[in-house]
Amino acid sequence: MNKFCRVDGSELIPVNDFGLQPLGNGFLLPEQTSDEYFFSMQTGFSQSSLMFQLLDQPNPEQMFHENYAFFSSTSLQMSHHFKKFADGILESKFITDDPFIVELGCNDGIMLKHIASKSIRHLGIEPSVNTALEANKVGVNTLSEFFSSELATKVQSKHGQADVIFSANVMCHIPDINDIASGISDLLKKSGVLVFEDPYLGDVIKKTSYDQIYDEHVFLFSALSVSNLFSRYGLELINAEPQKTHGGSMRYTLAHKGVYPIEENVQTILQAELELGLDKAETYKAFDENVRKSKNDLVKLLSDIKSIGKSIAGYAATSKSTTILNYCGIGGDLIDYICDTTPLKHNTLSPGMHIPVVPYQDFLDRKPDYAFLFAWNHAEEILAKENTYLQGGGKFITHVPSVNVL
Ligand code: DWN
Repeated sequence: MNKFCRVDGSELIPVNDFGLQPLGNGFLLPEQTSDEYFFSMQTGFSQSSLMFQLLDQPNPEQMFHENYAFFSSTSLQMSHHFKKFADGILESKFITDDPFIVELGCNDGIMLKHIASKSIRHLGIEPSVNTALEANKVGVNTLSEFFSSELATKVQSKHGQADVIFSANVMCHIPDINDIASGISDLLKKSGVLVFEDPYLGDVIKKTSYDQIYDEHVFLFSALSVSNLFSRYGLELINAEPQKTHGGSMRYTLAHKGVYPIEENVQTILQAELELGLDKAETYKAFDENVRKSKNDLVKLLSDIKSIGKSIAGYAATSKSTTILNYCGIGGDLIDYICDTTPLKHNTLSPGMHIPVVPYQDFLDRKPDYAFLFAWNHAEEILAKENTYLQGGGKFITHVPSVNVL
């Protein structure tokens, strides 16, 4: 277990207790169930660093390896999102004559391939070997390692400092965040920017989307906690832009202190966070109560549907589904199977509750009465493509922002 993730060494006020949880992406074969790994998943809030985070996390090597089950390019919407980002950053004032762009956790190259295709100097740092290989195949220079301040020094001596350091849905996964922030600060040119986006704590609190909490997500950031954390390493928050992705994310732009003006919306967002109470322990207590209610509502709805003989499938074997299933104790008695588009997950069992994961084609063939939308963050994309299912009387269930049949 990882004990290195206290930003300022302060004590954390306990918030949620999700009980024993397996790895979010620990899809497994029937013969592997007897020695499945579980850890006690709890969250806490630091009154001084304003960080909301896991109390403990499995070791990174247990989660990110040669069989990592998540490939970013499975979502069309996300592919468009990152193409737009790549185009935008290349046209921005942060780009110099011969820029060097680094991405921390480039996964299958969903963003960097657009930089690589323009022959711009770049480097993707991706610890999961299988996704790094996919990135390589689409022309991205990758280094399959965990980023650290030590690696930052090596990268700098080989390639020089970076104009842009980017990361999406990665920073919140890294436990030793102090070392990372220090490495980024060293690797970044004086005129450079760090741009990263992650699921946003404000959205999680407002929507009770507690399934954003799982082993990999050690932190759920706010502008308050990000600003606080990086200022320890000479970086200041110069922009914060809400994103629709992953059910509500925030894109943070940081630069060396005093180099760029601070955009107005930084103050607006910080103020909104104070109004939402992201700096107060009571907010997190209320969140925990909402989480418990969501659990009870969901179990009741699924049980009621099952009791009248209807079938329920899970739609998308997301990492988030692991938290819902294990926390709510939902197994094969309530959800018959989970369909997913990722070949690596097919014919496996879901982590902990061991519900069969089947190819997406099964969903089309079996036409379940109800489908629980584990990928609720991709609802727009999924509802559009499942028009035939809906027209045929199929119904989607969601738990965000409240338990509901859509
Ligand atoms: O931070 C993380 C986010 C960005 O991605 C990672 N820690 C892991 C992963 O989380 P997730 O698994 O909850 O991500 P998604 O994007 O909500 O779900 C991806 C899964 O959903 C894949 O297995 C593919 C599947 N899927 C599907 O079966 N049909 C996805 C879509 C859009 C679909 O139409």
